[in-house]
Amino acid sequence: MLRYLTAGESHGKAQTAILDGMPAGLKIDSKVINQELRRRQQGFGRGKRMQMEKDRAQIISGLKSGITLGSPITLIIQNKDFSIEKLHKVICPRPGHADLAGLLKYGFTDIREVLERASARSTAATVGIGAICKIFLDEFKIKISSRVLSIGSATSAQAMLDKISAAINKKDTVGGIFEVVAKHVPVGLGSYVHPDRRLDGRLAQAIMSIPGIKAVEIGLGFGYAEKFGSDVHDAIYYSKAKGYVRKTNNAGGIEGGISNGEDIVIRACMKPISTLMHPLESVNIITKKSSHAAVERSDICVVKSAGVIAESAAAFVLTDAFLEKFGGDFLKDIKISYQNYIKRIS
Ligand code: EPS
Repeated sequence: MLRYLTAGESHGKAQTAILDGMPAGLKIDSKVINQELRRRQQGFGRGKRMQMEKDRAQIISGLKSGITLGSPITLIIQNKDFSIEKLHKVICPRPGHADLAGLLKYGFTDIREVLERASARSTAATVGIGAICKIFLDEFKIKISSRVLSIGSATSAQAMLDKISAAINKKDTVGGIFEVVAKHVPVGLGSYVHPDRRLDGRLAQAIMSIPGIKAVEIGLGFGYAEKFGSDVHDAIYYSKAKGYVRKTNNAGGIEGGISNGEDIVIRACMKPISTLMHPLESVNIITKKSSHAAVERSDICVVKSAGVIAESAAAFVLTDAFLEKFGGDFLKDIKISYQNYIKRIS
């Protein structure tokens, strides 16, 4: 139903995205998009680039007087640091980055040709798309938020800040775990009928595709492995006032690939950024001699930003699944279809 493409190099002219399939009749407040772009840029541990860039979205198609037309929406975020033609060659691949595999795959002789697109700078476009999806979901009171659960081994706010300070002081990097929660998602998004329609699979794919993410779990996730079935499945109760209810949500809001009406809870692990100021051993791709990996301007910790990006990834998947269920080219039609469904199941 919904699809999007992004384009843009980290130090190219701009980040661009085209979103196709958003229904007509939705009011888009560009302030909401810009707020989300701002949230992506924040967090203790971001690098110097974030002080240079003031990401703002310019929408050049798909809207008239701020209302969606049902035609593709094109969004542009200008890069203030537009310097791609002047940047130096990179010849020592960074372990953990796309550098070496990308170089071999595409036949380049300069790692810069890889890193310009592999950079997480492209996630600005993802967040722009996610912001439009959040505006759509808000029409149905669906809200998505995120929070950082840990940085390195630290789990309290002060300890997490201290861990980032320690990484800054020793010129290292640090990762962590964040959680995304979607509230007020109706029962029935996604399906068990085919693997590519399962909502959990679609969410995991979208979040796993964010640069630096190495693991995704839904609900109790890996915790299921340690327990008996009788300890983990969310018993079902019924009350006249509330209908079917659960007292626990280990399933993280998804059973059989379908949303079950509980909060959707997703956690993901982000690895430490792979550009290190004290670089690891690597190989010079010209001389093939041992050398240290390239040092590029980068961030120290981006777990908070990754949470914001994952909110966007989840917003896109949930909007897509919502449009599949309730269909339509026009927001008012979708609202009628949604209300009829809610009436039937209640
Ligand atoms: C990023 C912009 C980049 C990096 C970071 C994310 O800016 P630059 O490379 O010009 O300093 O700060 O990129 C990476 C983490 C990466 O892996 O390349 C951004 O806008 O988020």
